[in-house]
Amino acid sequence: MLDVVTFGEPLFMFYANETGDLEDVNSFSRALAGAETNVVTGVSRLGMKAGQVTKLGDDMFGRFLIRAMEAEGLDTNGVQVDPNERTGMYVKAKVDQGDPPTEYFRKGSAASKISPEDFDAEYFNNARHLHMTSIPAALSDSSFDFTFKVAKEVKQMGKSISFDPNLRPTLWSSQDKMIDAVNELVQYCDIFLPGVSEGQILIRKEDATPEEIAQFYIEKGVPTVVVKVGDKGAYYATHDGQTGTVPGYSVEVVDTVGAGDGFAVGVTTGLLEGLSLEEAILRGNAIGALQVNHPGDNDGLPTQEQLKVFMDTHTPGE
Ligand code: KDG
Repeated sequence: MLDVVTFGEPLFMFYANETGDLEDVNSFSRALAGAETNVVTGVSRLGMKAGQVTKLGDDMFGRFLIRAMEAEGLDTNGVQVDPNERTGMYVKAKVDQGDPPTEYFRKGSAASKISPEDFDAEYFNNARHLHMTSIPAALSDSSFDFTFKVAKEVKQMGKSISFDPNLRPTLWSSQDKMIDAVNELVQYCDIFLPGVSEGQILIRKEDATPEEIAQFYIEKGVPTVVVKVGDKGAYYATHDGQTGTVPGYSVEVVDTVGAGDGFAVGVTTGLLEGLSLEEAILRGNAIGALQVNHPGDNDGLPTQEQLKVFMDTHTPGE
């Protein structure tokens, strides 16, 4: 049995080895990327079993991704290779600090062709937990339908579901469609993990506080909401009235990409291991911090030993 399963698009990534506009960069490295893939990669590094349902093309990008996923110990039985389609990829700039510019080459990709007919109940039933994002819902109409099918069916199976909205406005035809999709998908999850700026977009209140965002989703019936507030940590609220803030870790930020995925790794593995919500969030904060300290999208996601060393030697909230 798998501990965590996800679905979505693994992306082949070229990331710049030098700063500057992407069109001026001469040297790139390649890596495995994709928000959902990052999460299951992190879960696997911590020693749990994880897999991903997706479609890849039979091209150099797809072959690289399958190899990289296998090297990470991921279960790839849910990966279909379609010789008639191309694998999605993206290019990421190098920045001195903060959010790097990116360009996607994923429109019409193999992963975007997934549809409800591809739903394999047995694969999802063979996992303890589903982690999802709203990115697959943005990739195409058929992938949108697949996303809702998975969420609904897995909920009916009685599995736990974590949901990181991972908003990608450029992939949607309109902001309203994106917001409506996320606010409908939340009904299926047990734990919702928006960033504070995502929450402000999603509840259509640009100065909303983490408390207001959490309250909005608790009132919608979401059992647990955790709002990420960068290196300040995360605020949580539960349907039975528990609330609190778990402090974050301050580290040097090399590249912010993958922080939220690292956070999801910590929270989901923590809860699956039986940690308290606060302990799981603290682990999420630690893994998010480790990830922003690295240039790739998942190269900072730790093994158990690396996580222990970090948490033993760093104090949150300082
Ligand atoms: O969360 C990290 C992702 O942003 C990155 O790996 C690429 O999946 C990706 C996306 O859609 O941006």
